[in-house]
Amino acid sequence: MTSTLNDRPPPYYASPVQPPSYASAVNHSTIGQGSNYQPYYIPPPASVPPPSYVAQERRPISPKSKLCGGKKRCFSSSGGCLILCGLVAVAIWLGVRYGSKILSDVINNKNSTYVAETCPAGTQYCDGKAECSQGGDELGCVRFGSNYSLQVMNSKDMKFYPVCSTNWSDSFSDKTCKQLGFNGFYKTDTFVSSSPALTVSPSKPSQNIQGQLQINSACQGCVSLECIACGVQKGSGRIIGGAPSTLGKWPWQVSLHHNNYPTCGGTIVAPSFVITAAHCFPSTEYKNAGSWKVYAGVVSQASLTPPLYVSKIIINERYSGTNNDFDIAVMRLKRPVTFSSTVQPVCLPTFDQVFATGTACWTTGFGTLQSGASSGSPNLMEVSVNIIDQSTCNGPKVYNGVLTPNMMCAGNLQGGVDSCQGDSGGPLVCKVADRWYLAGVTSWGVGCGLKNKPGVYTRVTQQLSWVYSCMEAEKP
Ligand code: 4AZ
Repeated sequence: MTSTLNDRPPPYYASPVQPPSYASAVNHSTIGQGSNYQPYYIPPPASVPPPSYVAQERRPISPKSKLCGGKKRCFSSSGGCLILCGLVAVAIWLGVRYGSKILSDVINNKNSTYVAETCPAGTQYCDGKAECSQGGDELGCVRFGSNYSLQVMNSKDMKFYPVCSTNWSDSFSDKTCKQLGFNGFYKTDTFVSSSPALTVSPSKPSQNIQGQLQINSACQGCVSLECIACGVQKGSGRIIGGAPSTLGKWPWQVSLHHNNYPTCGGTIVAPSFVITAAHCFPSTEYKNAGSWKVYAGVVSQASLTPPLYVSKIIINERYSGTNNDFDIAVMRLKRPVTFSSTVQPVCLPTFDQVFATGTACWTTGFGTLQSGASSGSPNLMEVSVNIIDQSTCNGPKVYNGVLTPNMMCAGNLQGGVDSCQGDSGGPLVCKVADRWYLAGVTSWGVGCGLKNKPGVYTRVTQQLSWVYSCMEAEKP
């Protein structure tokens, strides 16, 4: 966290590892900056390449890819890879010969090999029947629109439709929210709508909600559904602008410790799920769920609560370590966290939510107080950052075309307010109608708080289908 608005406490934790020094490896010529521009990443292992700022060709991805990354197998030994490559070849041949393959991104990416899921010929998405080898054809079938309108994909035309309130009951709300990885539902409502909708048919039992719906053009009212009471600050917020925070003010913030060292931030979105950045897991060692502890309800690294443990780390399979595209990951907790006045979930935005340019949002974290500092802040820091227009941020004076649609900028083009190394994975939250929404995940930037180099955040609205798919695939 960087701010020139307030004095910050001096670095507190002695880092067991050297801070990264990536500057020499980075070609800045494409952004026309001098040698004092130094991109930083957290964690600081040698194996994470800095962004090159040169547009890289991305590997092809199937447009229909809906599978959560965690469903993929990962092998790190070359022997395993050889065997696996053979299996993959056979699987691909079988897939091409006998079925459709929803994930065409069979890749050999350094140490990990991802195996594509195969689906029998004629597989229908979101028809209620999981037919693909890992069930990916039934993930990502539910989404929420403005005012929490529930929308489900219709398998016949692959379009999302609202859900008719006729025949709907709390038990369907419960089923839908549990399907998405929540504990149950929080609130159901109806709103007037005459658009075509799907209606539940009690005589159509199915394991999932999409299997129980059929199209109905004569619907009058539709369902709005909230799976969790979210985005409410329970503590007393008293400090404004680049300053230490107070307990309960950002109750969704967690501190992620790798091998007992504060390494990244994260955000609670459900009792069993934390969202963070993919680049927090740069090597096999970091991908081991057992090496992480999650601290919730904490504003000081000197007074930690009992840790939560991680059962699974799911990294977006489209994450690129080259340009940081798709920099998002989900951690599944071993046990659900208990909410309290200091621990609360943030709201996920709706798929169509827009965080307008100029909106004052907030980012929080235990990251460094200055670019290049050797250790993070002992206290949770907060700073207000404005949403920056995408084309300005991707323009010649700022990031000059390296931003993808999955990234968004927040901060100040004059510099001075920013997230920094160690804040990664933490939240960028914006308040809408008395609730806080997760707009971004702290991802990268050139230095911290520099003029024309604002913080870059993973755009959460672009990743909702992936996030819900992960939560559904790994639901408790
Ligand atoms: C990092 O390395 C990092 N100034 C996070 C945020 C920013 C830069 C670097 C934005 O974790």
